[in-house]
Amino acid sequence: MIPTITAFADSPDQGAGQARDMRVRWALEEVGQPYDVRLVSFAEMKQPKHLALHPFGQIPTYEEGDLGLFESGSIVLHIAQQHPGLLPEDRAARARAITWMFAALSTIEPPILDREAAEFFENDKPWYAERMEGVEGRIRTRLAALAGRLGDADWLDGAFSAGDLVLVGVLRRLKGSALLAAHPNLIAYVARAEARPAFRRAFAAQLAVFTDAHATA
Ligand code: GTB
Repeated sequence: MIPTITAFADSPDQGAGQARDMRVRWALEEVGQPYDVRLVSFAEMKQPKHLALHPFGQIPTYEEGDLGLFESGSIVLHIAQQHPGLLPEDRAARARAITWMFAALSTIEPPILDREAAEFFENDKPWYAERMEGVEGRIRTRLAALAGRLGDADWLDGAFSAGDLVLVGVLRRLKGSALLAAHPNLIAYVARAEARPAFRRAFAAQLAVFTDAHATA
């Protein structure tokens, strides 16, 4: 059965692969599962039809027959559990890969999201500089620990896994920042992941949404 995912009809990042459908597309490409995409506008995401699928009115969603999912991490985990390629067969290694998915989403991503929210919504506040100092300090702490753990390995724990996929999706949000540049091994890790054919196909597909929409506009 071909699953259907949702993505922004007009992504604010102009197809730079920052919207979270990118993680889902990438996972589907890694396991060789074809998929359909339903593009939604910001207004459509808040309509009852979409809210029935995603209680918070966001993308991405995933539909496969009777199953409807939201949350990119859960969707990637579902894909990884349905197909070989993204989770090790070994029970302990599989649990560790899933642990890295959770670490990416619940330990590393939150301060990165705080930084984006501060930049976007609080940059005119008198306490902005102080807030950013605190937020960036928390990101630095996480990245230093992560860089130390990765060392000169190619991937987090043996072969490339869903843990790497989700973590790279998170780290890409810091692309071009001094925070990430301070760790050459993390820069190389992200570049290695982005060089994977599956990543390239997923990136090209989401970029095409933007270029196609603006070519015909
Ligand atoms: N925890 C959820 C998940 O992982 O799936 C978060 C989902 C989420 O934040 N979705 C965003 C959304 O639908 C798109 S990805 N926003 C619309 C809304 O809330 O009304 C976040 C995002 C959006 C845009 C950029 N960008 O332009 O760079 C980057 C990331």
